[in-house]
Amino acid sequence: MIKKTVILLTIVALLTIFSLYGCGIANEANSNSDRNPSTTQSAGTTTTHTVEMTGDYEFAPSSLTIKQGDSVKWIVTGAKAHEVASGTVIEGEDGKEGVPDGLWKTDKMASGSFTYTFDSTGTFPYYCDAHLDQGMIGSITVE
Ligand SMILES: [Cu+2]
Repeated sequence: MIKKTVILLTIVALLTIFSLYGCGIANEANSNSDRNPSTTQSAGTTTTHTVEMTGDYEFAPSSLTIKQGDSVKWIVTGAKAHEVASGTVIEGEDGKEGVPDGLWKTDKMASGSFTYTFDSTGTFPYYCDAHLDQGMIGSITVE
C-alpha cells in the first residue's frame, strides 16, 4: 500500500517536472523570435506618436513620418488654445487661409489631446486655423 503511494507520487512529480520543462522550451522559443524582429514583425503592431501643440504656436515636431496604421496624438502643452485641421494653407487676399480636406478637424482646445489613426499611406498636411499667421502648420507622412 505504501509502495503504491510512493510510485504514484513519483509519477506525479515526474509529470510536473516534464510539464515545467515543456513551458521552459516554449518560453525560450518565444524570446528567440523576439530577438529577430526581421522575421517576426507582425502587421498588427502599431504605434501612437505624439505631437505637441506648444505655447509658441508650433506643432512639435512639425513633420513626422509614421507607418500605415499608426496613430498621431496631438497634445496641448502650452497655455495657448489650438486646433488641428487636416488640409492645406494658401495665400488668400487677407493673408493665409486654411483649406480643410475633411479628414479631421477639432474644435479649439485649451487643453487635452486629439488622436487620429492613419489607415492609408500618403502625405497629410494640417494646420491650426487660429495661428496660420504664426506659421502653425505641420505634416504627417505615412509609409
Ligand atoms: Cu494654434
